[in-house]
Amino acid sequence: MSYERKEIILEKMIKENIDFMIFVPGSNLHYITGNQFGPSERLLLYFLKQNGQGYYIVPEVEKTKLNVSENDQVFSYTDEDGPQVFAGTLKEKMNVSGQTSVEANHMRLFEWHFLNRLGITKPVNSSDLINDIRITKTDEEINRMRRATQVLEQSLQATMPTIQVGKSEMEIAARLEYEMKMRGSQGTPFTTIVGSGFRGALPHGRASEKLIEDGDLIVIDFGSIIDGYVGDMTRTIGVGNVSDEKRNVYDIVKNAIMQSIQSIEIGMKACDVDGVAQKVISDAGYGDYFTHRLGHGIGLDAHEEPYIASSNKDTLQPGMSFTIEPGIYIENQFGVRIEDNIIITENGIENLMTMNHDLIIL
Ligand SMILES: [Mn+2]
Repeated sequence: MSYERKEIILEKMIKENIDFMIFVPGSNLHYITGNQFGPSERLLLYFLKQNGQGYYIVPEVEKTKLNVSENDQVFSYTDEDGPQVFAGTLKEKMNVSGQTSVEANHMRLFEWHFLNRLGITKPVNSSDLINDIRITKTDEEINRMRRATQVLEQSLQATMPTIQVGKSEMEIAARLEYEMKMRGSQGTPFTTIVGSGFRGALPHGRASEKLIEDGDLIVIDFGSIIDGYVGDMTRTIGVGNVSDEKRNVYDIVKNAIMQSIQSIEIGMKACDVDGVAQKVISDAGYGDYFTHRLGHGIGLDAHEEPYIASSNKDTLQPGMSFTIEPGIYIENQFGVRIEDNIIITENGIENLMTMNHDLIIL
């Protein structure tokens, strides 16, 4: 898979006249080479030349887990020596002459300083070029996300019987993460959110020691990773005597997610999908309480292109994958958010979630 991706990147490099593309640890390196590294304090860089030749500079401790192709050369350094021992050799071997590009949205200053030592001083940003390729998912990528959403749904179902008055948000988050891991999730792509009662009004309120109380709505937003690919789900669940006001707000959010998903068509602008949810919520009188964009792309990253936002005029095309997640947040009182994962297909759309949007009251 990554071999084909490298070919696509090399073609783009020729077209855009880029001699070297330089990758830092993260999802782009994973996408192009299959190598999964997170940013650490030890320098790790991959240099891909337009002719297909690649150069890795890696810490000795990471060398064994590195997958290399026959066109790649590896320079590994010990903690004692540091990467600078290779600066001269790399500069000579790579012979950088033309335009270089870097992941300007991800690169850190010490990585940049190392590039300076190789004589690289005026690179362009390769983020758009790579995003344009990554935004269209292959069937294999979609399958991984499909499995990731299955893990989410099964884990929520397994956790639900344990949610009750007196349990803490932390306990619910711990149970969810345990259930996901037991089903093969590699980890959580973001900190699990369990926001009950007034804490549900914090859109990114990670689980706290707060105990679940009678009448609470609980916003549960959690993610799984299967073979590198992310699933991202939110459900709002009620406990005990849920007030009419909360039920009413829940129904508005439910209408917003259902109508915005139903509206999606190939070729539609992302901002127009956002607009459908905005209108449902505004017409119901809660426009000021829907404080974020409607959704974001998902893939190797939990947040990537395409953003389903009022500012994004790009059109939705087959192979794109993203969340739809309207919410209403009433400060110091409660919040509601519901989130599904959507794929645009040749025939329309596929909702990776099978759970419906009805309010569950435990
Ligand atoms: Mn999300």
